[in-house]
Amino acid sequence: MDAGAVDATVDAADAGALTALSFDGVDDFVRVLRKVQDDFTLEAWMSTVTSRSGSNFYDGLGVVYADVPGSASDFGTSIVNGKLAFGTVDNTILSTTTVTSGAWVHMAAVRVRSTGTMRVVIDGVEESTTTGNSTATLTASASIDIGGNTIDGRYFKGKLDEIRIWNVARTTAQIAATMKMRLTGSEAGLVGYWRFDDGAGAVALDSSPSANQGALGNGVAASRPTWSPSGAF
Ligand SMILES: [Ca+2]
Ligand SMILES: [Ca+2]
Repeated sequence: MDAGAVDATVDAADAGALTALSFDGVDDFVRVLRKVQDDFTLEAWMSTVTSRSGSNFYDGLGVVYADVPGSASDFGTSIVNGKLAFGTVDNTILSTTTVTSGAWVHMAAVRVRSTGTMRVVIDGVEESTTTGNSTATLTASASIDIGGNTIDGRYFKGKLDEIRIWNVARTTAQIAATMKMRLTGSEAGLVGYWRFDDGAGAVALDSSPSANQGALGNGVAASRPTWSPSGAF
């Protein structure tokens, strides 16, 4: 393979995830409207070395987060004790893998309302699952915050990219099959898709049919994450 071919290979790989958003761990977040409440799948690529101690998802540094104060019909994902936490109402499950090595990690959290099922999938492998938890429709929060538990001031520090929200419970095989590729945006069940490829400005475009644009910092300049090269895939 000559030098040109090597360059082409590198360029093709780089083109996958383009830019990400870098969150300062102080007050940065992105706000979108919540479009899921029953069955759903949350996906994100993340790179972080920062965690917070605790045992519940609401103790952690928010990743894709739709919690409200007190016990309510809400949900969220966060970084707790170096693990990826997923919670619905006040139930929490954790990844087995430590996700705070600084390497890019893909996380998915899946919820099935009828059976109260929750699953955590890391890098395409199911690591934790439970059933019989809340079967509520999770409508307590009108919005989803990416990169922060803004209620308790617990913010993700590091990079996030390729946030995907589906209104269906994806299988682990489906998650693994698409996690390292760009989606078209028109996949069945995809109701939110923030590639973070905008590269500038205070808005993260939603590439799904929902047109649910993300507001960097929700109007507060100091709370805007910064555009940064991605290494997700
Ligand atoms: Ca990206
Ligand atoms: Ca800030």
